[in-house]
Amino acid sequence: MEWLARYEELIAYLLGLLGVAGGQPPVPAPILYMVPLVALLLLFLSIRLAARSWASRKKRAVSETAPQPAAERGGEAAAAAASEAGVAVEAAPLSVLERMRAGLAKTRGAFAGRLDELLGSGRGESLWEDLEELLIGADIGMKTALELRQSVQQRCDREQSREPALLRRALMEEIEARLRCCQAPLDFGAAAPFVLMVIGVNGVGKTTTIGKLAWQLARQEGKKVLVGACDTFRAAAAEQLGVWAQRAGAEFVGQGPGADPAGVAFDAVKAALARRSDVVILDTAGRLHTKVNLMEEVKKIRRVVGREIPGAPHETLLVLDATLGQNSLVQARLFKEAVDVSGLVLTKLDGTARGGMAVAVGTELGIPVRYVGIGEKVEDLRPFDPHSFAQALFERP
Ligand SMILES: Nc1nc2c(ncn2[C@@H]2O[C@H](COP(=O)(O)OP(=O)(O)OP(=O)(O)O)[C@@H](O)[C@H]2O)c(=O)[nH]1
Ligand SMILES: [Mg+2]
Repeated sequence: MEWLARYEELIAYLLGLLGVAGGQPPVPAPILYMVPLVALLLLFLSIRLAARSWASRKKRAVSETAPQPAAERGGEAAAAAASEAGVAVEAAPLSVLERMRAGLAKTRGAFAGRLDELLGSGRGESLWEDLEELLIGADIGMKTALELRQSVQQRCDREQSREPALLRRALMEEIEARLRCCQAPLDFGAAAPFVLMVIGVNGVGKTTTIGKLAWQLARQEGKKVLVGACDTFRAAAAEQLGVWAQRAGAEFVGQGPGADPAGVAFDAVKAALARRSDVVILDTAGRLHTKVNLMEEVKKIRRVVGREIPGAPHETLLVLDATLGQNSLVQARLFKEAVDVSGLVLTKLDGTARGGMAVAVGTELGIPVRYVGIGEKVEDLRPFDPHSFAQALFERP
């Protein structure tokens, strides 16, 4: 065959170039068959190599432009989630104590500064009266101020010393001991759904507290949260709660302005049961549009909720504005008389020098302080921790 003779001549020529044979046919048959096989093999290998290098180049390009996977992002993920929620988050998160210190800066300025002055002046007999006055000035409350003064005085007498360091330490320990009496964190696992009702006069920070709490429970603890807008007084109230719910990733139940608050509460607990929510938080009005007394309205909501879920509300949280000082104590007494308040939240501690009132509300009312609000950011609602609170009150900058 013509093409076979030509093929043999070509192979013979190539072999001749390589110096393997004389460059003329005949070429042994095995070599004739092996040459195309080797050529095919080389072609296959070079295609594979080219394909591999193209794939790795593409992968590099993708990894340079794509965002990091969530698992590798660590702390950034929380910041991203927060900024997505439209909530400001600081670049370097502060520790609990640092935030508490920053939140209580005004109180500490007024309290610790004056205490240093008092201890530095080396006063004689008037020392104890001055100390009591200072404590009253810090809104610790008359009764608690007197008790604190007596305990510290007894301790100093026992140790026969009035050293400023001893006095400071004794005072800090006595305050912490009193704060400890009213510490009891909420256990949201105690019921399912856990129904929490938030009450308080207008403007104290109920809705903001609910927003922060819903954010922490849903985003940080992965709980299924539902909020009910039982404040039907202002049209904007439900809207405000709706925005917080969206930020928090919580479900929202509400009706139009002027609707019956107890009706909204009924809808909220029904929805929570149907959707298997972990926590239901009910916002209430601080003021009413009807002639119904605020306390009566709160009682009605409690009754309705309790009919649907025995034992609910599992927590009735009274929100108090720390900037109102002793007035908050008066409010708290009125609420306590009318409804079964089971916990307190002290808000706006960051905006006042009256942080000492935490000591007064806790000890004088005998109701645990569950949370403190030390700013407007979501992370500024803190479970109440007597140690860091007392430390933040006394620590020098
Ligand atoms: N600085 C500071 N501001 C706070 C804190 N908590 C709440 N606020 C502010 O207090 C104002 C009132 O808060 P709301 O949550 O609307 O109060 P509310 O009790 O729901 O008020 P009504 O719905 O009118 O009864 C808002 O401007 C909040 O941002 C806090 O811990 N620190
Ligand atoms: Mg509100």
